[in-house]
Amino acid sequence: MKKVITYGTFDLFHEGHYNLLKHAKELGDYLVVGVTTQHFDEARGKVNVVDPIMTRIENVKKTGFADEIIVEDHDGQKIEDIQKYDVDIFTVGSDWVGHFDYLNAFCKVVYLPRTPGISSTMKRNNSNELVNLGLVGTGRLAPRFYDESKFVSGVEIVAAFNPDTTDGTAEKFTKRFNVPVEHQDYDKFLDSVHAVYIESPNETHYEYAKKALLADKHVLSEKPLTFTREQAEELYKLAEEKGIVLMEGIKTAYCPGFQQLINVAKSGKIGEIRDVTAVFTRIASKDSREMTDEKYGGAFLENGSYPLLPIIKLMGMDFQDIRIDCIDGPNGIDHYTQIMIRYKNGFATAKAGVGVKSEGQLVIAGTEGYIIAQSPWWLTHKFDIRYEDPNKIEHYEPVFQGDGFRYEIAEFVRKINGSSENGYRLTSEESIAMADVVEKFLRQRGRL
Ligand code: C2G
Repeated sequence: MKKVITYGTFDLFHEGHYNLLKHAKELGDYLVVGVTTQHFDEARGKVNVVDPIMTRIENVKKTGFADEIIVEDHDGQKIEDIQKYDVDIFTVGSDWVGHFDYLNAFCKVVYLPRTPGISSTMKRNNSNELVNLGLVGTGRLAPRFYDESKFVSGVEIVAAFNPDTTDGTAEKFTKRFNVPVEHQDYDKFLDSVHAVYIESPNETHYEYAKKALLADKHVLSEKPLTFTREQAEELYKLAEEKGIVLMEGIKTAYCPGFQQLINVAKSGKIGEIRDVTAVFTRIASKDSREMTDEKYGGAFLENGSYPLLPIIKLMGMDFQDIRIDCIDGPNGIDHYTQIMIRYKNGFATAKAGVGVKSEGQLVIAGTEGYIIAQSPWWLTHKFDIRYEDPNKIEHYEPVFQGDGFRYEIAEFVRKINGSSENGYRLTSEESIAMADVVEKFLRQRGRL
């Protein structure tokens, strides 16, 4: 008798799960299905699981394909189970290709084709339905976004759009993820999704976002959402009128550690906040868009949102004075940009670089002490509070998994499902304030 084993969360049970179990069963005579516990999902960084384990087990059972259902609750259990149940084949969907090759030492490993484009109901009728997401752009961020989306329950990437057929990214994306890419008709692409993630070039975010909102699709857009305050206000107003979600994808804002850092800073532990200094630099390759696009490349548009975020969240939007200085590369693109903001009771500095490398840190100075978060503070793996007494240091190490995208995607899904309506992680007012600084920068540089 040939024994097969497979594992999964099987949350919001759908046709992809059904097909996987059906094909798994067809690989042998006896199928063991491991259903993950909530605790194990938390440990492996899967977020937003909705159904309780009993419901998920029940749904697997109902398919009739499982001869035995077990519970997966810890790392390393797969090897144990394979030996314990004398398993011949381990199988899982093709989204995990390569990931479980180590099990070849114990049994045969088969990656079954993942079911693409799950779209049982195109109109979402209740909050527990799968969100079908489309990617606008198939560039550098798209594969990372796809990989991280696997760790967010309740969302499936079903389509992508990229009018550029020459850069080869669309082809690669389809080949790797089996997701179709539409090249011409944006409206047709919009028809196939509930929501979009926009990661196209900076100057196209506004238009793509607006069209999607007008078509009643929820929007998560890469930063900068728009180039002017007016455009940002227009988009948020449109989303509000239509009762749909618009979110700016400043990843840091959604990381759990950053939330904690902001809350600790606001709790009074360091007294009154008087200064925020944040630096984010990443040397970009010479032929990258940020180093070659004379109109919309450069340090500020690429990386400025990160250091501006803690400033706006902690010091507010009521600037008394703002000064922007740049050091330019030979083609006039800003390689290093400093933004200095004067508030009534404090000041703040943000620095962003694509052609200068510096220590990436965030320091929040208060009347009683200060918070320091080292690079990569924008993912906020850890931070310290320090005081006048050098022996007194409070250390924080919040949870963080993956590359941070999953928390942004999870918040987007929660908002779509109506369970995070006030959006305190990044409010529309904060996002509009960011657009305001972007506009000031572009006007000063004569690019608007
Ligand atoms: N699946 C699929 N097609 C989809 C979605 C999911 O074939 N459109 C497959 C997955 O590849 C997996 C199974 O269905 O084999 C269960 O998916 P999830 O519930 O998302 O579980 P997952 O996080 O993939 O867990 O230890 C757990 C395993 O690592 C897999």
